[in-house]
Amino acid sequence: MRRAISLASRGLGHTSPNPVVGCVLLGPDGTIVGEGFHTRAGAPHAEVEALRAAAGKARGGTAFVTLEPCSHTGRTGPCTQALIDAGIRRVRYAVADPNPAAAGGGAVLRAVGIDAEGGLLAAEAEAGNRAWLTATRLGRPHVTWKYAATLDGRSAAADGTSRWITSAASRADVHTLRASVDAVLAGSGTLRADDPHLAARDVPGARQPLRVIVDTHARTPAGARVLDDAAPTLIAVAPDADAAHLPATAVLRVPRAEGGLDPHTLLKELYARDVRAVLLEGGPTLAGAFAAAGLIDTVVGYLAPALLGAGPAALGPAGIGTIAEVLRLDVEDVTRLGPDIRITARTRPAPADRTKES
Ligand code: AOF
Ligand code: ZN
Repeated sequence: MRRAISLASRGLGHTSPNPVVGCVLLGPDGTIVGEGFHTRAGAPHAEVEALRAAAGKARGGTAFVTLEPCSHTGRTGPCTQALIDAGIRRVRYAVADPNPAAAGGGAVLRAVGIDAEGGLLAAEAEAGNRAWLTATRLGRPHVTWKYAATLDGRSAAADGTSRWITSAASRADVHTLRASVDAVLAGSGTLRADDPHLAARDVPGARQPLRVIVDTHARTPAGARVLDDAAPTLIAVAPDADAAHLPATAVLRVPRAEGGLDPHTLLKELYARDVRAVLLEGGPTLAGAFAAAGLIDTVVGYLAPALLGAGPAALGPAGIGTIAEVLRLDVEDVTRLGPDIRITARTRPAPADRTKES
């Protein structure tokens, strides 16, 4: 299963709106006879790739799959049937499929007498497929909030200048992060202050993310860099905003909520456009609104060993008024990037009980 999880990770950044999935097949004598992973939506599923590689040698053997085999015909046929037809006797999968259209494959296999069981290395497989699992369970994209700050937590100096707080190594890493998601989000304040481009640069084989600007009053200028054709762009505006100067196809109307646009509706709209992973890039006001709405799943902080003493904090007001309401995170990774430190933390533990079948 560990090998299957590693195979699955090769698809990261390329399979959306589908999950990453890996599969290893053993023959009846316990030796590996086939491997496969899901490369992109519309391509064969991991199980089918592995069965093809095994060329019949898996008959009577075992399949290790990182996700419960699907039992539906979507872009491709049901993997349960492919496993049955190939004469697989035993199936071990890590995580139950939360996609209602495809779920139930474990029961389908057991019904025909195959020894099928979920839960093997579930936490590891869960971590490898975090964005897709979160999105599919919640019906909204997984949100990673990324920020850069000094050691005293500031993302700009008192005069608003911020280029550059972190090193070139950290900034290059951000492009890799962008290339791993389906959409990059920024607020209109950041747009007016920095005129960011928000595309993934210098990442070989990168898929460009959808660029989304949260701009209640439609103040994005027609000449903003995000409106070039390097990647698709949506400008989310209030229902009554005057957006006549913007390309009509780029305008997304989102209802208002306290202090701006409703982030829940915005995320639902993006999910409907096949967005499963979002990178929230700033600024502090937008990030604060998402945090207040409980819509941040992962935090990636780039910390520079530098001090500013004054200037805006990385995170704006997040509806937290007292220490008892503090939003605590679990650190998942700490990495040094040049002179900087990257901290990856999660806002809630994996719902382990939902990774196994009852
Ligand atoms: C994948 N790859 O290896 C497995 C998946 O539209 P389809 O036919 O590609 O089906 C996508 C669904 O199939 C997906 O949401 C998941 O529930 C299930 N399993 N999907 O993309 C795979 N095994
Ligand atoms: Zn399948």
